[in-house]
Amino acid sequence: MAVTNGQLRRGETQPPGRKVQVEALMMKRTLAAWLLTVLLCLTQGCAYLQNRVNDAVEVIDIGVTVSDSPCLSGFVIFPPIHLTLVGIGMVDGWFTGLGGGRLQAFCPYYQNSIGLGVWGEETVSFGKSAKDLPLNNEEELRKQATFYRSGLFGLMQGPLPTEDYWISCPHYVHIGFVGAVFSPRYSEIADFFLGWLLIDINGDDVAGETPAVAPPSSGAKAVPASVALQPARPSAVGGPKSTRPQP
Ligand SMILES: [Ca+2]
Repeated sequence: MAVTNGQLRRGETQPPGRKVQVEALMMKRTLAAWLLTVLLCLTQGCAYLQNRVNDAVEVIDIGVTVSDSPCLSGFVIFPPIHLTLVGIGMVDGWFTGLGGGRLQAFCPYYQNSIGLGVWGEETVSFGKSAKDLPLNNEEELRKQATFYRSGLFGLMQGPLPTEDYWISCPHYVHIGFVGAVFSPRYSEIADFFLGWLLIDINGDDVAGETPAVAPPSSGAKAVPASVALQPARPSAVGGPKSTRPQP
């Protein structure tokens, strides 16, 4: 069975010896990847894997919405950087799925959006309903939910999308009592993959184990930085906004 320039012709099968070599190479690479992961875990502490899990659940908002009164939403922001958006939406109900960086089951949900092509704004909260949000105070609303303007003129007006949504493609649909959310968050997807290499482009990783800070004095014990910081990684939406860990 002929092999030309290392490539098989159509209908030909790989020689058994070469197949074994390829499988062995793949196993070596897989093993190397696992060893690298274990090494990073040992050197970075549990925070490394926890950050990877946290990054993973932020890559998309996806789930179903329900409301006890009729609502309507049909809204989309076009990727990659929110230059155009169309639609309108007003939903005050509940959400089940992956949203705001966490798994949610029937959590309060609020969405209020308008998109006029080159201008629009969006408010969305996974965790709070309309009655719990300061809808007339943009500054407070931005703290307690996701609120930003999009479209060419919306971006000029601000406020801008935060880093967890600045490259994303939100889709919302809700007709009557049921709907759906599908919002890939591309900046978070990049953050997830780069995170395995300890590159944190969204600045949302929590601190890991680090050497003790200042040398002990007067017999006092040094406090590990990871303990002193008490790092927390709040949800990107529907809860306190992200705070970057201090080095
Ligand atoms: Ca990250």
